[in-house]
Amino acid sequence: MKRRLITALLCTLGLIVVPAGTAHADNPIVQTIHTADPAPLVHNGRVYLYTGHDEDNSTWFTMKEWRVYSSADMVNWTDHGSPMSLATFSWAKADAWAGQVVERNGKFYWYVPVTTKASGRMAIGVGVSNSPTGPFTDALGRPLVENGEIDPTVMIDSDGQAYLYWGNPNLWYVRLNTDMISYSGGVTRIPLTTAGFGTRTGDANRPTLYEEGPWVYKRNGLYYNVFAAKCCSEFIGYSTAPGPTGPWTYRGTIMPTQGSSFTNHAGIIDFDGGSYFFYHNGALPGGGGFTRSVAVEKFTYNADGTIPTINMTTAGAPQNGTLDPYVRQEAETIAWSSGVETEPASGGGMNVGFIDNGDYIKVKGAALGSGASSFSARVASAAAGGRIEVRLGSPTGTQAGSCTVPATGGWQTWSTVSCPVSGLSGTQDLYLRFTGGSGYLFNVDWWQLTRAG
Ligand code: FUB
Repeated sequence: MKRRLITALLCTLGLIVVPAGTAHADNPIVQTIHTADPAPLVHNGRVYLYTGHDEDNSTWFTMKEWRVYSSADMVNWTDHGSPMSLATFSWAKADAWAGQVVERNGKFYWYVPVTTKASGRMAIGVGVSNSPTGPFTDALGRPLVENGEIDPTVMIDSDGQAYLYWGNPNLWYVRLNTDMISYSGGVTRIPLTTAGFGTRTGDANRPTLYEEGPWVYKRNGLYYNVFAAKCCSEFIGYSTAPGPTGPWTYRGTIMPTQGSSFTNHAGIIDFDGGSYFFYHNGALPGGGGFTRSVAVEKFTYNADGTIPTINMTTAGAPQNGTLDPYVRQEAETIAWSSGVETEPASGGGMNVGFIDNGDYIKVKGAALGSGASSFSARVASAAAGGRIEVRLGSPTGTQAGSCTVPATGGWQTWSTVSCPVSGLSGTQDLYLRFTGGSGYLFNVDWWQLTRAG
């Protein structure tokens, strides 16, 4: 999605004004595409964020693949591309909707709802990988369960028993075996009582607030079921229980209806001493109910384990630590970007591409220390190249250096360029602003600073 073009169009129409040099907030997390249905996972000191991908200009939940991002500091997110799609499941026809990844014994299991070719109904499939970033393969070659309902979530209890929950309009669970791809006992319907899931008015068919998108987890001995409530528009509510199968008690609203999307979808984690609430909204230009974007807020549980009201913000979560600019940083590690997209790089991982004059990426909280002497970047250009301006604090902030990017003969023909920089010290937000002629200029795979002295 070329956001810059959309932004320019909206500016032309007088719908928004973006002053030059505006420092952007960090929600939504991803600006390069529309993402939905966040499912975070903490693994080895990083947060892996699994999302769906709303196609540009969608007028339905047109979703063909899932995406992965990761972060160690909750503000600079690395794009790992799409390690699983409808094509992963030969039996799937459409609807790469809301899933969740859990880790067990060094393997990562991605539970997702898709529509099957055979029945045309929604079923739950399982992708498996040895890495949190994939690639994922179909673990079964068929659905794990199929009853026409969606939105799987998996919780592994302290005793090792795993549970798969899912459903809209009902709420179901089944006990997974330790292989995570088979189950024992029957598929059980959780009673949707008003005591358990709140009271909905005006819909005789759905007397409780439970709509879809359950996110079940255990914390300090209490079981939580956080879900999208009421429709439409949805809000996020939650229930708690003394055990994994209930009885559930409705506890109220976490995130009220807000945010320009008639769905919402929650994922909650504890990471490095903080608690984080992920959700989606329609906050990007061109965003709405079918062009959503994931976002995150930090929160603190109340002393009794209840969850406070959490509102959507554009500031997002505070940075947890700093970014080290003196080690190789992937160009697709981004706190905020304007105009660029990402794509798979020939050497693995992703690169930033589709760069036009004036596009930029921001990394937040770079620990510059006592100073840098040079900036290096791995670049490629099938066109004429251009320049990378290293700027402080905003896309028009003080320029610390400017690197010439030559034509390299191909968009994946990589070359390393370096240039001197000055005035970089302390901890600051760094902007890489791309300039040149018209059309796409060049691609960037990674960048790095070298310390002065
Ligand atoms: O993204 C498609 C569907 O919209 C999800 O499965 C639901 O949870 C809702 O967010």
